[in-house]
Amino acid sequence: MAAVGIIMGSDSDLAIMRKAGEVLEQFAVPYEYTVCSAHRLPVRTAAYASEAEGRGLKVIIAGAGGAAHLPGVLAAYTLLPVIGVPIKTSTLSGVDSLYSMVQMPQGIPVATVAINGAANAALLAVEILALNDAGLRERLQAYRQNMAAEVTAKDQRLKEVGADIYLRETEGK
Ligand code: RP5
Repeated sequence: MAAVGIIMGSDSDLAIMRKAGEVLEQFAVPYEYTVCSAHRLPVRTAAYASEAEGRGLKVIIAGAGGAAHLPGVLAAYTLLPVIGVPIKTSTLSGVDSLYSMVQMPQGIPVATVAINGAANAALLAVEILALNDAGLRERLQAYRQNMAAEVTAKDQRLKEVGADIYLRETEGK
């Protein structure tokens, strides 16, 4: 049963939202994808959110671009935490999406991540789920430790070989 619902306003959002799925797979968190537009399919959007908790979802990650009202509408219909991913747009570079999500009026929050920040949305979902899952908490701890070890290794290598060789070594990575 999916614990996280990844929903997006259009299939054109999938290339970005896929990153959330990849992170959840890394943590062995079951999830599902849904395409459902708040303005093109308003009734279905409301039903998705109203039924989400009953279907076993614990967190919703919602990506949308432009006048990105999908996460806000979903949040209005459910008590589950909703994490919004503002999708970068060609006209306003995603600032429109970001403002639409982050400026939710008081009462119905949407936890908004960076423009195209689907991976961080998934990590936030993992943190929420880890509150009640010791195994997941351990995997999260290990993920953080690996990240720290990678930075330490890079710093050591930079000190060993100097900037010019380091840049040559990492070119294209
Ligand atoms: C939003 O409009 C979607 O979330 C998408 O980011 C944007 C463009 O949608 P399409 O015209 O590509 O379907 O509703």
